[in-house]
Amino acid sequence: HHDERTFVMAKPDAVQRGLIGEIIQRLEERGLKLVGAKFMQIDEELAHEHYGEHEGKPFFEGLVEFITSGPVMAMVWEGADATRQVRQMMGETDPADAQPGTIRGDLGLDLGHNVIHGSDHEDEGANEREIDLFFDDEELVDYERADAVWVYE
Ligand code: YYY
Ligand code: MG
Repeated sequence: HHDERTFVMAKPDAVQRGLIGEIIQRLEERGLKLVGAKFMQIDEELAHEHYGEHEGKPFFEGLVEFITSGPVMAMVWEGADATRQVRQMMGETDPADAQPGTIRGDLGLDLGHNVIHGSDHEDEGANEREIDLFFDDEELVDYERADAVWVYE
């Protein structure tokens, strides 16, 4: 059960601020395995699909505008309890509430520009849904990390 996959994205603010490497490094060093990555621009349609649960909320239009405003780094990471672990590493949605040591708590200040997206672990199947939305099966790679025997007991 080390093979749970979760969808992660460095948002446009992270790309513009040169934080792609920092985000990848944190996930990589934790022991999570990168199995897919795509540097891309999200269009209006994909933004509406990805954030469909928030349609109608007061921040929705601003959120779509932001997420389509520049390139993002879309990724799939794999590991034990990956979805929940990534959410813990991200910290609270509002960086102002996120603990130091978390990605948002260390790298962000403002709710609208909170650096990273990760699938919601409380939303059953959100990880698979989002992976399918951004990646074709053949874009995800099967391999073993050489240190897996040291990361997992
Ligand atoms: O999953 P997560 O990104 O932590 O938060 P969501 O509640 O799913 O909201 C998605 C996205 O919308 C959030 O990362 C920032 C933005 N947002 C906002 O701008 N204002 C809000 N009041 C709530 C969320
Ligand atoms: Mg969410």
